[in-house]
Parts: sequence; structure tokens; C-alpha cells
Amino acid sequence: MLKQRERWFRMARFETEFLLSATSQAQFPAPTAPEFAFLGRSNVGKSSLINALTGQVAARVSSTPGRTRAINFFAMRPRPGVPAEMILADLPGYGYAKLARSIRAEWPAFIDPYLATRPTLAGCVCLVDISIPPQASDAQLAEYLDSIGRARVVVATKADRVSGNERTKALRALRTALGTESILACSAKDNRGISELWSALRTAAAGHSAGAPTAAVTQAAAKFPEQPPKG
Ligand SMILES: Nc1nc2c(ncn2[C@@H]2O[C@H](COP(=O)(O)OP(=O)(O)OP(=O)(O)O)[C@@H](O)[C@H]2O)c(=O)[nH]1
Ligand SMILES: [Mg+2]
Repeated sequence: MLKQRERWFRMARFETEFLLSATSQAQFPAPTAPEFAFLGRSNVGKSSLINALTGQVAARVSSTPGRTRAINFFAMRPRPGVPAEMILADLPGYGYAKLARSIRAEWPAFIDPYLATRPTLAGCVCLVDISIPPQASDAQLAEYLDSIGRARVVVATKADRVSGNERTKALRALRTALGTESILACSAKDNRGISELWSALRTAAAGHSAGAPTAAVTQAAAKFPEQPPKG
């Protein structure tokens, strides 16, 4: 219990500043600190996960899925007044328009250029719901990010909703569907996996600043707990 509280305080010492909500490329904040994009189907828990990471209600949790059509940027500073150590970007959800043939046809036009060209984008955090079967749209996103050479980590949200046994099964199915060995089970409700994700992002941000842009986030994710044994 104490350990969990200590961890929370260590994270909470970071100051979260809401920078802006962009609905076009011209509005993106200046590319400064290493940035992480939070991507996933509408209602998967992107904003809730950002709130769990920041330890405060920074991102709006939606009551109506598919509402957020903007990218919301949050700067994370170790102390007030110092430059941001990283920026978290809350992206619009996909999978809302049931008839859309591709997730890219569904999302606003400025998302593709953001993912393809944002110079400070250190990695994509792809969220999938652990309590439902693997979705084709999530595999489509993984494929797209691989095609443009963006490093991605997969986080399975809502882990509080499944038992230990179900979790193991779900993670196995997700690993196969998404072609990813490292998947971190998280919950914004009981904070499972949050401090692990936070340390992975900090490690990746440091690696990105040190000039190892794509490797950093993948290497950090390889240290996620509950991974299958190698070999
Ligand atoms: N049980 C449980 N519910 C969660 C968790 N994370 C999010 N939720 C719920 O899922 C719903 C959607 O959460 P959001 O964080 O708004 O999801 P989002 O991905 O930001 O949604 P959009 O912005 O519409 O794309 C809310 O009712 C949350 O309370 C979790 O870890 N566990
Ligand atoms: Mg949201």
C-alpha cells in the first residue's frame, strides 16, 4: 500500500499543463519535448489513462463517444517553471463511424500529417480494450503506424474488468492480433500498470532526447511486466 502511495507521489510531483486543443496542423504547439500520442477506438479510455498518468483530471472523459475531434496537448514538467520533460497528446478516437472502411478515412484530415511528420513524436501509445475481442480497426492502426515507421506500444485498458485468467487469455489473443509481444495491462480505475507505463514513457523520452528516437519506446515497452517468457 505504502509502495503504491510512494509511486503515486513520485508521479504526482510532475506538473501537468493543458497546452491547447488543435483542430488543424497550424495550431499544433511548437515541437519541443518528446511527445507521446495516445491512440485508440472511441471510448477505449485514452483520456482516462492520461488522467491516471497525470494524477489529476486533465483530459476530459467523454460521456458521448466520438466527440473529441481535436488533439489535446498536455505538457508534463518535473517542477513548475521548468521546460516540459514530455508532452502527452490525446488524439480523437476511431471506430465510431461503424461504416467507415478505414480508420484513416474516419479521422480528421490533420491526424495523418501529425503522425507522419511531427518531428518530436517519440512514440504512439495504442490503447485496446482488454474486455472485448481484438478489433480489426486496432490491427489496422498498428499496420499503419508500422508502415510510416512510428514506434508503438500497446496498452490494454480496463484491466479491472477481467479476472486473472481472462486477462492472460485476452493478452494472448491481442498479442497475436496486433503482432506485438509487449502489451501492458492497465486500469484507470485501480491504477494497475500506470506506474509501469509512466516509467516506460520517461525512459523513452530520455532515449528520444539522447537521439534514439524509435528504439527508445519499444525498448521501454519490452520491460513491461507479464510478458511471455523468451525462447
Ligand atoms: N472499468 C474501467 N472503465 C474505464 C477505464 N478507463 C476508462 N473507462 C471508462 O470508459 C469510458 C470512456 O473513457 P474515456 O477516457 O473518455 O475514453 P476515450 O478513449 O478518451 O474516448 P473518446 O475521447 O470518445 O475517444 C468512461 O466511461 C470511463 O469511465 C478503466 O480502466 N476501467
Ligand atoms: Mg477522450
